[in-house]
Amino acid sequence: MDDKILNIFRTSNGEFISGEEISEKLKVSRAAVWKHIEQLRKEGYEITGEPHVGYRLTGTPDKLTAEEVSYRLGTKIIGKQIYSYETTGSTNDLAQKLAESGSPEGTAVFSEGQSKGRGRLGREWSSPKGKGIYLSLILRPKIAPTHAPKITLMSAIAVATAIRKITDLPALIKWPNDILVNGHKVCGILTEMSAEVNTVKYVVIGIGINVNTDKEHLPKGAASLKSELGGVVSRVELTQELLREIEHQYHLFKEKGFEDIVTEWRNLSYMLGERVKVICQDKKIEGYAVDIDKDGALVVRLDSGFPEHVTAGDVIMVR
Ligand code: BT5
Repeated sequence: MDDKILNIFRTSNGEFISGEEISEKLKVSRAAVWKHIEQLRKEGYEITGEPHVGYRLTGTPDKLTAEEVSYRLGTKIIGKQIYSYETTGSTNDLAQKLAESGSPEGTAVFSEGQSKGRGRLGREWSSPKGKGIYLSLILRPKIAPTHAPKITLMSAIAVATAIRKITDLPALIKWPNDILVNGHKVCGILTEMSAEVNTVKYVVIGIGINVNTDKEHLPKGAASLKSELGGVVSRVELTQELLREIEHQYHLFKEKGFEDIVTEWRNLSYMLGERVKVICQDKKIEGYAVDIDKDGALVVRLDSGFPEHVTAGDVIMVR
């Protein structure tokens, strides 16, 4: 019912609309209309009431609810189904459960805060409430499990592009899963999957972005879009742009393969040409990050000249 009232307000383009008209349109009592308006106000909607004139929507909350994110989103697959929570352990866990029970490709899970937000290898992801974007997205690409890292790179391009479009900040990608602004980490991506021997059953892309987070609530060295911009950023607008970008990149990936994505990735890379140390599972290497290959692995030219292809690991810049 609340979403129906919201719809009436939104289609009245900021004009006043009387309680009577709303009650007639929705076939409910005036008292019920009033109750729902109170409920919407509690959720953060600003609704101005004028005696004998009616009500008008004057402000919407910057919260990642299904209503706000899907309003004028315009995507075909990504975010067609949205779940949103005030708080949860990890949105990746919720998305995995949904994927197991058959939720379609494009299903998105948001939470205002996470108590067990995680990064790779069981690391922690700081997820203060109401300030960031904590999103997990279900995809069902028809690819072999070994190609799953490509999904992380594709998502990183989408995040960097969306940040650039909404804030003009110079967002860059640090292989494999970080987005940096002015050298500080503002976003991390955690791709998890369920697979059979030769095919992926589903992939969950977990994206955490520090949007309006104050630096004191983040690990040392991390930043938020607000801290770099010096002003608040609309989480709803950024989320919508991000979902549109992921849809665009995913479409390219399915239609044209990985080639275009590699080109785009190179343009947004933080570290090509730089000297790096890479810590992989069983070893440390040092050299120049010269490229990513057709599978999304980082190519590091060792001092011997040998090009080492790294498929997973952590990169430290040597400056
Ligand atoms: C990542 O791991 O960067 C992936 C983070 C993915 C988080 C999203 S939020 C939605 C979804 N649900 C989840 O539970 N997770 C995903 P990694 O590359 O391993 O980096 C983790 C490291 O980044 C930590 O060890 C900290 O040093 C640092 N870190 C933790 N919280 C941070 C934050 N909010 N901003 C920047 N850096 C952070």
